[in-house]
Amino acid sequence: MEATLFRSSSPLFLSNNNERISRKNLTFKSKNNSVIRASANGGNNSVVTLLDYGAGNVRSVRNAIRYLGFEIKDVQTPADILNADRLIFPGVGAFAAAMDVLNQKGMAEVLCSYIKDDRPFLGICLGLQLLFESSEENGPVRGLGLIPGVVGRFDSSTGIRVPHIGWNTLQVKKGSGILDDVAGQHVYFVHSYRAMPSDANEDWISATCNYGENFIASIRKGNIHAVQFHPEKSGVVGLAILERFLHSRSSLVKMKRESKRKASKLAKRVIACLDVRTNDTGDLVVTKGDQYNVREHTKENEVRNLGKPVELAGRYYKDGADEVSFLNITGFRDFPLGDLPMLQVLTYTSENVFVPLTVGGGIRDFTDGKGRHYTSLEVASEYFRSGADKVSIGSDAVYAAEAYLRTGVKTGKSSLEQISRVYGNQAVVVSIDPRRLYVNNPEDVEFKAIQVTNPGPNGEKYAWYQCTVNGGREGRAIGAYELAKAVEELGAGEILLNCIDCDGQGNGFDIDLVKLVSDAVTIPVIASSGAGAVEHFSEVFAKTNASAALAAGIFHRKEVPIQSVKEHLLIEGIEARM
Ligand code: 1PR
Repeated sequence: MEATLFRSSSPLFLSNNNERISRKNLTFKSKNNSVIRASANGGNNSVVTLLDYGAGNVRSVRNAIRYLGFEIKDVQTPADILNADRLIFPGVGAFAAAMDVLNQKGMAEVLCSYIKDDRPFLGICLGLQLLFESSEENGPVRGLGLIPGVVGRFDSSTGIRVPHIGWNTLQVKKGSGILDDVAGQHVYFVHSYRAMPSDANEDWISATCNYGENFIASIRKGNIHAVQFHPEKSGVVGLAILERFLHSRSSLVKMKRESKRKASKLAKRVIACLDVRTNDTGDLVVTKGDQYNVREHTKENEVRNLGKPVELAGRYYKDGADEVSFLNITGFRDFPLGDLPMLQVLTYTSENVFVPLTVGGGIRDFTDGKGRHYTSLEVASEYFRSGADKVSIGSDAVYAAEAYLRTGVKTGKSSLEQISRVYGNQAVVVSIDPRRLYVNNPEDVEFKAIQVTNPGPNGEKYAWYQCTVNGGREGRAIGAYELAKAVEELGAGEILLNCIDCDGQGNGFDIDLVKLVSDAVTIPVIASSGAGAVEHFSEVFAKTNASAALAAGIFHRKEVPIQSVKEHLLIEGIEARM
């Protein structure tokens, strides 16, 4: 794609009152009151060499490095690797594609000698996997061969959800260096493949993580470090890890521990969602509907305005949100790449928010007024370049699933398939907007109907969940159950499961629906719509297999702080990241 419509190169960000301020010497208070000072800490030692081979989005890593006050020098030629004082390799995309680029650019060999010479190195995610002998991802594919072992896929037949997405904990070995005080803290993982510990690679392992089995979460030998998780998306804990690597000896980031609690397993995620659209005066605002109606019940009938997107996202990060989602709710009719403010929102947010960001709305093929055609992959790429970690597809996923169920053929051309092929399944969320339709007899409909906890208005005992498109405006001939199964096959890595009936009502999640869908697929499911109290979160996690729960209204209106939700989950014995 030749056109990048918006790219921020300026070290500026929008403050809460939209005033532009310099980022130098900015003090940013995290949720647990630790203070990170982002200052150009100068000297000759403030440059980090980044190996970005152009196969995906490494904007988050760039943002985190810059946030910590360092400058980035990009590797252009193999010689730049050899000249590096410290090298960060944030591997992205698929294993085979990454190895191809490294080999074609003559970088594989140079990278091996840099590492063999024990020069400061930090690999992230695929940047860890590539150090091993080979990977089963679309393979076998040969890796750099520095560490004995084969990278294989998590086995979902054992009951775990794949990809492994979320905040998990490490079993840290002694002398792990940059991870020294990270044991008992949650860090953010998102991957389907992993390297396994063995006698042959034991001396490399600095931490393991348990997800159905113990896999290698980090390696360390001398100055060589690599982590399977994403420090750049792991909040204050992750920034501290990065900073320890960058400073080699001492850490400027002190993680203040207020709680003695030790995390032990994958946490259930609490996600803050911002429905964003342009209001009638042309400002991009966070809005919130009741059953998808976002207009006030006044004479003016204006779009409900609950705040500014960048400001609210920053607040939720500080409050402990495990992820932040932006849904461009009019994306179905407005072309998102024409919507520069939305891309700017992502850019500015990602400079200061170090947890995963998802963006949805309008991801589909599009031809603009001048006849220029954009593929859905180009739209998604622009979102990724602007700072998104995941994209969420609504209407277009419904059309793709319908076509797939009709023909039984995977064309490879749907937005879902194209984006997941390039960026990986874990980067593609499908947002489902179902509406509950009651029936007396499950045989009355061709879609999966279930017995519901609360009967319908005429005493109906059953319901099916009809998928909609265009922000709930049009019902389609496909159920949420059928859609979820189809999009999993087409490459979705996660499902965001809304419910139009419950949206904005504050009466709790639709447990019947969440159970139906989360039992139907092996990818993670995010329960959404209806949260009104902390008990609704524990209920959905206790009664269903949801991996995350999302809320909007109660957070925007400050009715329930995110921390209270987490504290409540812990009291109820449900793992949460604090
Ligand atoms: O179809 O690919 O362009 O994507 C459009 C996206 O915009 C979809 O993800 C769709 O869910 C969303 N959307 C479209 N119209 C609306 C609307 O509200 N009028 N918002 C809308 C959907 C639902 C939730 C909400 C939860 C939690 N919002 O995400 O945040 O229901 O709310 P609550 O905690 O207040 O109950 P495309």
